[in-house]
Amino acid sequence: MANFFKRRMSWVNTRMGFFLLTIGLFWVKTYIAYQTEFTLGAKGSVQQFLLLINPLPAALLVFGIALYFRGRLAYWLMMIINVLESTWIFANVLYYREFSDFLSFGIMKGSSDVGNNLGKSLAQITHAYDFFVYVDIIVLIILLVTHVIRIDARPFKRRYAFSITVLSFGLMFAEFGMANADRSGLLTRTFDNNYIVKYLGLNEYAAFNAYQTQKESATRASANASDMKSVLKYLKQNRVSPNVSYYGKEKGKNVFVIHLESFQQFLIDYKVNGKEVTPNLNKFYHNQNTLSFDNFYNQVAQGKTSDAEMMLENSLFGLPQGSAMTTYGTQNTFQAAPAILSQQAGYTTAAFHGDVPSFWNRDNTYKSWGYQYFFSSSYYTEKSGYSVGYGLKDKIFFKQSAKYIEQLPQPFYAKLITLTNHYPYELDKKNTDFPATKTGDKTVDPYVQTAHYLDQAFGEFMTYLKKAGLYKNSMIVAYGDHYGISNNHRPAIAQLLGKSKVTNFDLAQFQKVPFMIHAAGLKGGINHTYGGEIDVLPTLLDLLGVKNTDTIQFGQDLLAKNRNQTVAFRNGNFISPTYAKIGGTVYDTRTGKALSLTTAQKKTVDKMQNHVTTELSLSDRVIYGDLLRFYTPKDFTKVDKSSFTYKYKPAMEKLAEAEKKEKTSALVKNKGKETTYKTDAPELK
Ligand code: GP9
Ligand code: MN
Repeated sequence: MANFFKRRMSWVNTRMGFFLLTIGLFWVKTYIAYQTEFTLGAKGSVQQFLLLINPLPAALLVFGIALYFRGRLAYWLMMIINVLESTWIFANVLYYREFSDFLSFGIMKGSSDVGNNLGKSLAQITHAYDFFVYVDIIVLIILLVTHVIRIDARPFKRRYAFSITVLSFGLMFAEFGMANADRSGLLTRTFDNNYIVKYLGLNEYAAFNAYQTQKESATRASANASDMKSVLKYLKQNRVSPNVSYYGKEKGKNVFVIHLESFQQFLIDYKVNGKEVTPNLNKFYHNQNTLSFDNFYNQVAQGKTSDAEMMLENSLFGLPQGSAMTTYGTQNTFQAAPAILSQQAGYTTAAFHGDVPSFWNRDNTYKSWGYQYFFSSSYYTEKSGYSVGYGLKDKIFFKQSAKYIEQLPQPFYAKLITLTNHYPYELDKKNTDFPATKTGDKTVDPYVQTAHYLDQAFGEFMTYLKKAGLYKNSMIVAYGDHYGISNNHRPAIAQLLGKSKVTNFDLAQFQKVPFMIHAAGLKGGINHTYGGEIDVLPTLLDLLGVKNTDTIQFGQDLLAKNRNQTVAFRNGNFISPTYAKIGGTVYDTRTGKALSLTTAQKKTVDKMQNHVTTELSLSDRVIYGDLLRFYTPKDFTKVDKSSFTYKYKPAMEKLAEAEKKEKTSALVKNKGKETTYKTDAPELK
């Protein structure tokens, strides 16, 4: 028997045999870690397949380095590589347990080391079984030392080593091709570290993260305090004084920012078969205490939702490529709405979202922005049928958010990010009680159905706010983050708009999203000023009477009288009440007709273009160079990220403590009685 075993196992006594054994074991343990320690959310056969095979190509490449070396050295190199690789898994397992995210080099080399950032001590979060990642190494060493496996000292042909390297690259390309076919823009748009690990693997993630960190630190290193001067000079010239009839009118009220996913302005008052798609939002839009803007544009690029969030809460533009939140959110200094409001006006600040916290790097970015609480997937009860697409269905999301909202000491700033009205607009039958449009475009037609669902969820939430006593003392802001129907659907868009065909100008107008501010006693109405997401922060701060004369903001208060109404799109195009420049063409905004310009007109348009180019590039310089680290407004203290934790238990303890101390939460005001939340969500019946 022993002999039989020896014969069968003799292949491990060759260099190649030992190499394959090492890799095989490493592959298995990585996959076990994927399945047991991380929530990567692999759905469908392509993603499952990629998850299964993705440890292999990188392992062949990295472990394969040892094959270029002679004799014993090759064996020990394989062991050393194995220790390093396993430690990378080990460290990520621990980090993930605390943060639901993967380690990044930026965090590791950041001023506060990883240990300091952990809510609990390392010893507390380490389990004995975590050391399992080293078991194969120990076993291999024992087998080598006891000569059960013999070292093959024969020279190994370079050619073979090289073939392994070539093979590993080949496999990596194939893997990347498959991944990108399943999720386009995986590395250019950089949504979520979980995605990169799920599709490409832990090693590829490390390489990509190292590249990103390097790029980011290079631009950071080349920037200096004097770069801030040109920004300040520009902002000084562009600052407008607030409108006195609105300034400070909503002082001290709670703020709700309701992020209506992929919601476009055309949906307001839109009807299908004579039925309003969004009756609740329409009512809200036309309410006499709602300020509604009908020339408000989304200004996002690849970062989509994250770009909208960046603009709304920082008045800084998203980047021309990728997402500023993922690339710069962790390391950069920000002076964002939550930090300003909590420091200057004593607000409790909280974000709510029914997706995993790592998406768009929210878990790190929100700390940089000063969010005290971030209620994400782990705070919500999840049962089968509760989620669709990225996460919780809106009705369930709003309902479950209510119990946390009630506990927030007032005044609070609460941002709720909805999800269900997201491409590909899928929703189960029992939630669909609205007719689809009939353009024949499968992507476009269900859009009104999920928008209708979002509207119902919004309506239920408003009813709840009234019941809980929060409607009257809150300023409720609702906005659409970006288009839901992309420009690739021209014929369908034409049908929706009742036109025979759409021009580029029409498509630019199609980028309008709703922006509404409601508050009891607020002088409402439809405001026709031209503006966009970049203008939200100064508008809200002025309404709340929070000083923002020395903050770095590229937008202007939408209610200010002498504001610049040229709205920049992220690609350098723009629209204003007079001219719109789309591609190389200038249009008359009032008629939508393409113009051939007179000299005088050209001068005006050039001036507008210059304004747009300047503001975009200066905003980019602030983010690329992390310029806010060189400038702190008066009455503002730099945000200390390590003072926040979004882990369920410690965060809830902190909230309970704050509530006890301040006694201002809705729950306390309602004598500890939870307000019943009414929803017709079929899942909750
Ligand atoms: C995911 C959600 C969607 O958490 O915010 O982001 P988007 O795809 O719209 O940018
Ligand atoms: Mn979005």
